[in-house]
Amino acid sequence: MRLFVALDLPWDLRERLAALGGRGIPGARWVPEENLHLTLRFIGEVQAPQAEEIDLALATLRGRGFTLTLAGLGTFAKGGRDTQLWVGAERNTALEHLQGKIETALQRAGLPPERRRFQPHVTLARLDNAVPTRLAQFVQAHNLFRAAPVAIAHFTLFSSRLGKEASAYTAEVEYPLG
Ligand code: 2AM
Repeated sequence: MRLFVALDLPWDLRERLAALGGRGIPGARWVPEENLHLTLRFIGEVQAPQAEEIDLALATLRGRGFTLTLAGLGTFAKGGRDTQLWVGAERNTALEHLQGKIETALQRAGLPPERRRFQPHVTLARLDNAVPTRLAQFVQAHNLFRAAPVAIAHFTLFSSRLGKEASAYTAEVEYPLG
């Protein structure tokens, strides 16, 4: 199964994020509201015994709840082309701390270390040949976006099935934060 660890977001926050999208950038594939999340660690394809190890490691992790504020827009690019539009998070040491604990737990469960720097974001759209001027206009127009702070009281192990239009995510296990 293909796994990742993420924060699922409260419904009203997802609605607010989804309301940003829809129009305005030709070539953008907006992430459906039910799929919006903040990835803490991508795991990828694992076999059932390792999935059990992962669950065990995450279940024994002791993390604290915190407040998360999503704010600001940005893009990721690959090969000189923008590939993703995202909303960021305000600097949050509790979030970074939790992410670090998850990384440690997953390495203990036998996964190789994640080499990429943690850049908290919620992907809003994947971009297939988005018109650069329209994308830039959109980012500029919404740059001051700031959502109401939300309380985070758990994190989630998701499985994902790749689909043609959008992936289908299933929350496999929720781990409470104290
Ligand atoms: P993204 O939103 O920046 O694309 C499920 O695919 C989640 O895992 C997505 O939120 C995705 O982040 C993240 N992810 C991180 N690395 C990935 C990879 N190599 N392949 C697919 N998804 C990845």
